[in-house]
Amino acid sequence: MRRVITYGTFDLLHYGHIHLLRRASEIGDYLIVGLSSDSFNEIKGKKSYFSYEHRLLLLKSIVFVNEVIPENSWDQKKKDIIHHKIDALVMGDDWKGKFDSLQEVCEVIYLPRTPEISTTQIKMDLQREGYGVT
Ligand code: C2G
Repeated sequence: MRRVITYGTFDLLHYGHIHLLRRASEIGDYLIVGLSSDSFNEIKGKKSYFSYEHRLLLLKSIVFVNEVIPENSWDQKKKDIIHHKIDALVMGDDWKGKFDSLQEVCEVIYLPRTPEISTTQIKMDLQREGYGVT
């Protein structure tokens, strides 16, 4: 049972997130997502449109996501990896190199991002076309 973990905010869940999560799930047999809490989002300088509870509901509805845990700090990954017996940490390659230190406890894999989509882009597009979403 190869266990994989990934982390993120996953706000305004879109196909770029799904593509990442699906590829991460195909790397192992069990996928855990560390979902950024609302307070950690503030530390990351992100204000998510959906609350943690709603982002959690969406992620738990994804058939290839097996478990979701809260991500409350930058430095919980090593503890999570050990506690959850993780074999591989998977992140999009915008994070390339950032988590290499965790190679002491598991494999670290960076996958290509889906380039043309982002939560920020969605918000900008909606504002520009006057859909009234701020
Ligand atoms: N992602 C992607 N393609 C996109 C957008 C996002 O592959 N078009 C990936 C990101 O690379 C990341 C994951 O989807 O691996 C979640 O992205 P975000 O919700 O933006 O998460 P982020 O703010 O990068 O938080 O401790 C790690 C952080 O919590 C990661």
